[in-house]
Amino acid sequence: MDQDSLLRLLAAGNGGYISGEEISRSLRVSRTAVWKSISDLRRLGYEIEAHPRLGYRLLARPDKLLPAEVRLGLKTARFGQVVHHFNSITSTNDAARELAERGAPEGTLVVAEEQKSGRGRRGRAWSSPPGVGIWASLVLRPPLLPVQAPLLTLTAAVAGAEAIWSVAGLPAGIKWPNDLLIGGRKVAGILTEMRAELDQVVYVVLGIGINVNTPSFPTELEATATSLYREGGKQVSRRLLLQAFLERFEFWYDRLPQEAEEMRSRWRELSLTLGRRVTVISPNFTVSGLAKNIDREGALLLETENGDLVRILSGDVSLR
Ligand code: BT5
Repeated sequence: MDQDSLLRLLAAGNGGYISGEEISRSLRVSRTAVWKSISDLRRLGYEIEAHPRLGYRLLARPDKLLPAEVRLGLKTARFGQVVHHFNSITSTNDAARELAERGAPEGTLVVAEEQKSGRGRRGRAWSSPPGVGIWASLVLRPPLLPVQAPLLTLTAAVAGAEAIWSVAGLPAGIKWPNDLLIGGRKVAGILTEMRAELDQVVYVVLGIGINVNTPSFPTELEATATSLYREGGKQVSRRLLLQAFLERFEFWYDRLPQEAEEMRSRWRELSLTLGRRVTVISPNFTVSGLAKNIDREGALLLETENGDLVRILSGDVSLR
C-alpha cells in the first residue's frame, strides 16, 4: 500500500482522528493492510495513536528526512520524487554516483542524517554531524556540454540561497563558486561531480551540505562556519528547507541552458563576490583582482591590477 497517501491522510487530520474505515475506503485497501502500514510508519518513528472506536491519530512525526517526509507536500516533478535515505553513510555523493551508474533517473535524491566522510572539493572534509544538517545529493542528467557543467553549481547556489531566505528568513549570499555565507561565515557548500564524454555530460552528482540546526562547530571551523540556528536563534525545519531547495533548483534547472541568463542575473543579485577585490587560490596559480562578472559558462572574470581580464574556472576565493 502507498505509504505516502496514508501519511497524507493522517497529516491532513491535523491531530484529529481518522477512522480505519475511512482510510481503507479512500485508499481502496483492506483494514488489515491499513493496520500493517500503520505499524510500518510506527517502526520508522511516527507516533500514531490507535483508538478502538475513533480510529487513528498522528501525534508526532520523526525529525528525519525520510522519503515520505521529503515527498509530503513537495511541489516538484522530478527532484526528490525518488529518495534514498540513510541514517549514516560515508558520503551521499558516493551513494548517488553508484545509483547514477546503475541508471537512476534524474532527480533521484540521496539524503543522510549523518556522513562519516563527507567531502568538500579536492578531498577536503565536510563536517556532517547527525540530525542537524541537510546532507544531500541529486542525480542529474543535464542537457549540457561538459564545459557548461559549472552552471549547475551556480544554479544550486541560487536555489540554496533562495530556500534559506524563504524558509529561515536569513540573508544568505553566494561566494563564487560554491559557498553560501551569512554574515561572512559559511552556512552551506556545494560539491558538483560529473561523468562526461568529450562532448556530452553522462551524469552529474550535485551534493549540497547546509548547516541547519548545528549548535556548535569543531574548533577548526568555529571562526568560519555558521548555521541557520546560530544566525536566527531558532530551529529551522530541515524538511521544509530541503523541499524549498528542491523546488527552486528544479525551477532554475529546467531553464538551462536556453534561459541560463535569467539564472545568472539572479545569481548576480545574490552574489557576495562581484564588485569586490578578491584573491583566488587554486592548485596551479594565485591571482588577485576585481571580480567583474561571471560569463556564460559560469567562470569568474577578474580584472587584475594591470587591467587584464582573467577567466577563472575554479579555485578558492578570499574576499578582502
Ligand atoms: C564544499 O567544499 O563546500 C562542498 C561541501 C559539500 C558537502 C555536501 S554534503 C552532501 C554531499 N556529500 C558529500 O560528501 N559532500 C556533499 P569546499 O569549498 O572545498 O569547502 C570545504 C571546506 O569547508 C573545508 O576544508 C572546511 O574548511 C570547511 N567546512 C567543512 N565542513 C564545514 C561545515 N559543515 N560548515 C562550514 N564549513 C565547513
